[in-house]
Amino acid sequence: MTKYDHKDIEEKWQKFWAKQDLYKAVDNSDKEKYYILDMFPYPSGSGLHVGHVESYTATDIYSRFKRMQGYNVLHPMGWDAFGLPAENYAVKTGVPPQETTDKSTDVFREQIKSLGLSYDWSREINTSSPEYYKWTQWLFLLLYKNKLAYKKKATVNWCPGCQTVLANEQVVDGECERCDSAVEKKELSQWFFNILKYADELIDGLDTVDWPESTKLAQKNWIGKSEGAIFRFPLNKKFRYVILHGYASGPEKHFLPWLRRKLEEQGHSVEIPTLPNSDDPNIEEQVKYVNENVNLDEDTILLGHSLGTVVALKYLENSNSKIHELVLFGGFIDTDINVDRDFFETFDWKFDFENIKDKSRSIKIVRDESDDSIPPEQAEKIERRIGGEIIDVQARKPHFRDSEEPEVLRTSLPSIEVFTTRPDTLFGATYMIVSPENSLVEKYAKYIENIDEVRSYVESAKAKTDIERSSEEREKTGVELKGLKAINEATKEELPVFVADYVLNTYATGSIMAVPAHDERDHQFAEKMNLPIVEVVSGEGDLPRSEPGVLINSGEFDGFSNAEARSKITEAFGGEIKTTYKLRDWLVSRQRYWGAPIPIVYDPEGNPHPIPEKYLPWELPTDVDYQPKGTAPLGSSEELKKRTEEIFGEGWTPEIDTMDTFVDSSWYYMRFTDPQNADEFANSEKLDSWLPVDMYIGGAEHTVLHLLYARFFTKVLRDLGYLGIDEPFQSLRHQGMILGPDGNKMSKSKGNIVNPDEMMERFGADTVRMYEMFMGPLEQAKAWSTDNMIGLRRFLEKSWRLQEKVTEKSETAGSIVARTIKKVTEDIENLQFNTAISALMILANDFDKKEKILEADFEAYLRLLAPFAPHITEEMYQNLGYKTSVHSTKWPEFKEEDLSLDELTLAVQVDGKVRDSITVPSEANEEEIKQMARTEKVEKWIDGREVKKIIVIPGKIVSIVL
Ligand code: ANZ
Repeated sequence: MTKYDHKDIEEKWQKFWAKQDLYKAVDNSDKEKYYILDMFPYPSGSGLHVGHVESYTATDIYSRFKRMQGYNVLHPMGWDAFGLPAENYAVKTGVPPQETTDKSTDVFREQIKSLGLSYDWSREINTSSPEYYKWTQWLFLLLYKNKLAYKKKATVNWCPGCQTVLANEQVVDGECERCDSAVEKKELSQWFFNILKYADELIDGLDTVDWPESTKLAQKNWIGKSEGAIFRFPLNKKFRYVILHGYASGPEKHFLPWLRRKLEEQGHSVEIPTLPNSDDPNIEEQVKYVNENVNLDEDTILLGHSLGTVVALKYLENSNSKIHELVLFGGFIDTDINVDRDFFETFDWKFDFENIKDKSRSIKIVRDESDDSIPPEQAEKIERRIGGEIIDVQARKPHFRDSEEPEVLRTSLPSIEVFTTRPDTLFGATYMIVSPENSLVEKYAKYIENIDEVRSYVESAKAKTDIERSSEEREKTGVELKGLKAINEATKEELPVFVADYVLNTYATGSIMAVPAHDERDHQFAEKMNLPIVEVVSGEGDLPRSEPGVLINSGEFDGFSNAEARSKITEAFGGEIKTTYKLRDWLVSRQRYWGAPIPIVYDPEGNPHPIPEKYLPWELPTDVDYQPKGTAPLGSSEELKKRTEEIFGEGWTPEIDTMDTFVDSSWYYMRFTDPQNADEFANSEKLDSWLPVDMYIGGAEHTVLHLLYARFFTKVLRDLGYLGIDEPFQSLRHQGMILGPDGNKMSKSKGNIVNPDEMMERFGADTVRMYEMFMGPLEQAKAWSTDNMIGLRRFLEKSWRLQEKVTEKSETAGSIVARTIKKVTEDIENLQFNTAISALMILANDFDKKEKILEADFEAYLRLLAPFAPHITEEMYQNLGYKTSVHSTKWPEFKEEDLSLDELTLAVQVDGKVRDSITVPSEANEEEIKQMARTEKVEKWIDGREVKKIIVIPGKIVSIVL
């Protein structure tokens, strides 16, 4: 008998399998489908690591097993090839990311092939190839056309040293990881996907999938749904309102009389001039009329409705005075609206926007979602020219035509808006906090006596991360906005207003009512600042206290349970029931080179237009300067600029942001069903026949967002008629981390990285595969041990030697074969590969003790072992005289009656307490029993602690000592 030479064998069979197309997934097969997916890798320069080997071996075993069971298995591999490392490398060395990426994917592919993984390589995809990103861009446009992609201003991390935007991960302790400059925040106009629209469904859908509970919980926490209410606390400042009505309206029409009454009730003064010829207006004439008859000053809030917004803007352009606020309802600035009016001709539609912009301290552009006259783009056009905040609301009647329009009142009253999950505690709100970044601070700067002190606090808060700021342990800081008070309408008290950094601008309204008696952080702050603490829910124990109880100190609501009081108080004080989410809309713009270009161009006025499909893929230019120079790298491409002007016309400019790489990976599992399709992102029949993914395996870390985004894409495409499923990944499992031999996370700095190539060279791919599966339960963290790997190598060598004993004339080994088939089948089905291997070891030992092994028994053994060690089993199978692959054989079966009872049940103790029991074949030796004793239950009790020794008392007990 020749010696077991892994080098020979492995290369030989890898070639053979490739030639035979053994792992090709067949479209339109009669067999039942099974889609097994890995989280495809970013092809990094350092090559495959042992963690990849772990999860890819797991899916490989499962795929081979399912194929042998008769399924039509789809098991593809590809490259998540866009991303930052290749770009950073380009900045450092000038080597184009394309080159670096091609090289790395070649290395990855070779390494994966040498592991003997059974991918269908005809389906390989690369997200950085134009054939792929054409469809990423197409999907972007699909979302855009369906109002699920939009542009708005957002804050980014800006490094003044590198002159570039940084990803959150590149900011370390408020400094740039590369040059240590203090990172600043900068406002940029960016693209978003409206994932919030799906927030509830993304929570509910989790009930329908087979995923680890901890992963489901992480998704829920990320979405962070909170139910509560919005309250408005009026400010003590009184303003002068000037209201300009619309076409065919007047001070006695529409919502205007009602609005006047409401504002006056709050102590404001109101002027509503009757604009001339409202039924057949001349815009120039109306502007002239206001110019001559109305005055503006710094305490004015100027409201315009519909045509009144045009008049208001023009009026402001001509005025000499600055105003407090401009609020536009159903506003527009050109004739591109849904109605045709004679007044279009009475005005030249030219504004001096630069001049208007500076005239108001604050600008609100209020847009009605159901507006039938004014298209939503008008709000964006206005915002692009004069800035301000677009506020989307639901009018009572389209275009704010009702006699009462609560949203008009709400958006024009000077107030602090808060979100609370505890409306029942309203009477206990003794002070207010606005976040340092809140626009309210600058808007009311004129009225804040200590504005310099406030501004310097705001500046200092910018350097801190949201996580730091939210920490319960951190000492609370803040500064009062002196001169500004907010009124608690429940208690009629005037409350002081503070800025404090524990309130985040990015959550809910960015302001809170502080209830120090019942909220921990508010309590800390109140103690420090000596603010009143009023208990409003009775109970036992020290304050602050959040337990349910009965209301006290709450006027007519005293005596109610706090659950009842919630809705009663919300209703009584104009609260609005509201659900908020921690989840934000998905910011997909990256000011980066190595990503899919966003397929948008801008006309000379700066309005965005989708790039027509026939120009896709909208290719990533290559003539760029990777060195950051204050704008996104695509801004430096002459070719892109020329291309845009040639196609769209002079003065047109390209979008220069690229897409977040999470967009690429949100649909790659769809592309695998039809990877070469040049006409569609994937054919709908193929999508229907292959999706959902039946088994998805990948790391637990860093996948919260990927899973969320992929689920979002699936739901969007379903709603738009492209998919027939609700969830993309039916079953999901995570592999545990493989730690270095020292028990620490592998890292360059610790010098504890194990290189899989080196291991494969020494021991062979089959041994490495088996070792990684034998280390312990798939989902647990495990430390590397090359010594233990030698044990697996010996096991394969033993299996090799067994060949000599094989004969057709022997007796069957009987029940042990049947029991091993049963055990290995069940274990693989549950991804319990370590225990499946133990069972195979027991069978091998049994064979080893025998004089002769019946060929049929040995064949069954080879088939069971084949998914784990595909090369050596193939060689041995051929040695039996077969010409076809062991991997195309049927999975072994057993007869129930063959399972005899020569099994033993042993109790398993952890530190003296019985925690589980195991059933082992009577032939099992001590080592095997020890391995089998580490069941999932037992591991839970061990809880990651060091196992000092394991004692086996034959026939009775296994005792694990920690
Ligand atoms: C009054 C109150 C009383 C609150 C009480 C809590 C307990 P979750 O559950 O996380 O949604 N809050 C609201 N917006 C905030 C912001 N931008 N930054 C920091 N804190 C904010 O938390 C909602 C609660 O967190 C809200 O309810 C608010 O404090 C605070 F006994 O209002 B609560």
